[in-house]
Amino acid sequence: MKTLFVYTDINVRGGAQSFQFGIAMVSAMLKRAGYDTRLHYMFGQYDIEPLNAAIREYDPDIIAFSCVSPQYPYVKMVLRDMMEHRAFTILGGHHATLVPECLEENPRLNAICIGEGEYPMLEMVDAMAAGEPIDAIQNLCIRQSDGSIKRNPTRPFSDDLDALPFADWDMFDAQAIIDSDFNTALFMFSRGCPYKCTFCANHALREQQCGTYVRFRSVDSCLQEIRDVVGTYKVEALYFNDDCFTCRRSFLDEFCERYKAEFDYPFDINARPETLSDENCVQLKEAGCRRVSIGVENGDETFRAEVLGRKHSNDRIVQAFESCRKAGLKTKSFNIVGFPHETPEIFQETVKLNTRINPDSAIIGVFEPYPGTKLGDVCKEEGLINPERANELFVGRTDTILDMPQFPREQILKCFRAFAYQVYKPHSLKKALMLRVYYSRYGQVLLKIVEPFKNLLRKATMGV
Ligand code: B12
Ligand code: SF4
Repeated sequence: MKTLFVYTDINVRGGAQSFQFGIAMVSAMLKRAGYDTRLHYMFGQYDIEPLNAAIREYDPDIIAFSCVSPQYPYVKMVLRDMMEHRAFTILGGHHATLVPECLEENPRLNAICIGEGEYPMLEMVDAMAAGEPIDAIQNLCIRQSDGSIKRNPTRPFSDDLDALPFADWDMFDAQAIIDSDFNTALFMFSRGCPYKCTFCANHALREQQCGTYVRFRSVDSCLQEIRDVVGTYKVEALYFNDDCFTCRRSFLDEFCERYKAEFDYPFDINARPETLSDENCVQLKEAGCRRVSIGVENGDETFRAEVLGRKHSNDRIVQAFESCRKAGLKTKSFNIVGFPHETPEIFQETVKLNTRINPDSAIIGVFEPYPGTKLGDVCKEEGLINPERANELFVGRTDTILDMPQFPREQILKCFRAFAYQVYKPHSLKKALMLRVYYSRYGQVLLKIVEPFKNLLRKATMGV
């Protein structure tokens, strides 16, 4: 059985190629069982012809798509435009999991997978190879021969992540991806997040299956994957992209201790403010950690708690950044503008808090209402989504699809473009001006022009 995976990564700002763990995990599972898989990576501009050529050449039994909601419009286009073929088609990933109705709206799709896909996909391919029926496989919603859709129940979350194979790095041009991401290799050592922020997919994903949602791999397994990757590719740094790397104390203690005994590669992580202390920041620094990315999201305590579901004080956030700074760790803050019910005044609190923190880099994105999330639902129920802009392809985190009288689009965009300048002006005019250009209307074009100097620019604006 041959599976052709399709990863759409179209019109994503910044232009770097990326790895996709969902596909890489499902593919690894199939390869371990002896099945053949390939990847068709649709990167940059939408173009159906290379996919058609891949279908003609590989003649797959299964075409397997995976996408997040902002990429779903492209998957729809692919399903509409691709050539006639004999393959069974299936879509998995965040969008299929949170918006299963997508099966109904795409007649050329045969099935979708809800939630974690390694075992459902393997069972499906095994059944197909044996000529057995696939219509009772848990997690799958399947279009029946009479056109009706059968939705099967989901199984519990995989409770033993170590039982899964390592991600299939080989199917990607992993070296090109590492090179284009500042020579950094991306890893995921855990699944799930203990928090339930209303704008993020996590609270919705945890509802889709039963069992334990937050799971970590053993440190043995993490270190072995690092060994494999750094032994195969030219790598200068590592990014452990787990939602919250510092959430589990026992994992952190053992990982830091054993990592520093074996590796010298600097690494970056993501962390929640309330999981950072003077003590674990020193521990991270000693292990080789270079930078910690922390979600600030919004600077107004009441708004952050009530609308975003993030119940910690500004002082606690400041303290987390201070702990990093004292330990010698670089910091990055993640922020969002244009939430439902936000006002320009509330947003100014985000600017103020970031100015107070003075992180090495302050990143901002425009709020995107992901369907199936609490805030996505609020936008839908309150009629805040502009239907025309919602149909534009991949607005991304640089524009809003909301129409809110108290915070009009033009004002959201103004706040977005001026944010980094406002944050850094009191600290460094040079840095503030460079970031003003980066976030301007011309930022994307300029990024392409300065591509050869991107390492120098990153150092100047972000400190690493
Ligand atoms: C790592 C990561 C990235 C990486 C890697 C990209 C990628 N697509 O994996 C980078 C940094 C490149 C990235 C980019 C983006 N990301 Co991102 N990312 C994540 C993150 C932190 C982890 C995802 C992950 O790897 N999980 C581990 C893997 C193993 O799990 P998984 O992806 O869910 O896959 C499992 C199942 O979904 C299923 N499955 C997946 N695909 C398939 C296919 C088939 C056929 C089957 C059967 C099953 C199946 O089986 C898999 C294994 O169990 C999540 C947050 C999160 N915790 O989910 C956000 C997240 C996925 N990202 C998100 C977004 C929006 C983006 C961007 C659009 C951001 C932007 N505006 O530029 C881009 C899109 C890039 C793209 N073309 O897909 C959103 C998606 C929201 C949504 N509801 O759709 C998330 C959920 C964060 C959030 N804010 O909530 N991202
Ligand atoms: S802490 Fe981060 S990853 Fe976890 S639910 Fe909140 S936004 Fe999502």
